[in-house]
Amino acid sequence: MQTQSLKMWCLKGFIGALSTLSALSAEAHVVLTQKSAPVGGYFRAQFMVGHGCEGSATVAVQVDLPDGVPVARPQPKSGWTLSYETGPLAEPANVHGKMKTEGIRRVIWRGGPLPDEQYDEFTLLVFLAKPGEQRFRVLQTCETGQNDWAEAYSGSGPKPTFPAPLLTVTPAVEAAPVPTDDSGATHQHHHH
Ligand SMILES: [Cu+2]
Repeated sequence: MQTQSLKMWCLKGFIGALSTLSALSAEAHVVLTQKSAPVGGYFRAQFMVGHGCEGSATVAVQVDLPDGVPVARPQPKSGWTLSYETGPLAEPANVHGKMKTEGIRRVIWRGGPLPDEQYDEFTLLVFLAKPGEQRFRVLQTCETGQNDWAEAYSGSGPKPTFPAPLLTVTPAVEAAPVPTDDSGATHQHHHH
């Protein structure tokens, strides 16, 4: 009963966003503004909070880092207090040649309030260690109620009410062939 009313409300919000921003493919919900990025580098993960909780203003946004994301550097935000929790990684990760075994696993911005009819963005610089789908659970807390954006959704089948923001991490592009000529620029640089 409650799930159904939330679903209806989200659908209305989504249709409203479509009619006012028809030129942009904007979504309500909490979503990543860029949904894919290559493995083995840093990525600016920006979470857009499109609405509150059934009309209530947002007062906290918590992002949990998935296993394939061993490094997160949260961006401070004026009007919001930043806090984070560190912990062990599920498995050691190679970050530009250094093995990391722990890191920031959860980031929380508290503040606002961000009124239901407004939107805002919350940003983390993250390192992408693994190709594949990475889901960021986002817990949105409002003056009244919470939205737990934690449900798995890969883009097909019935859409859950609270899908977790999904990032598709693409495989590494194959490196250009290394010149075999001894007088190659990289070799010269090494010797002089
Ligand atoms: Cu929504």
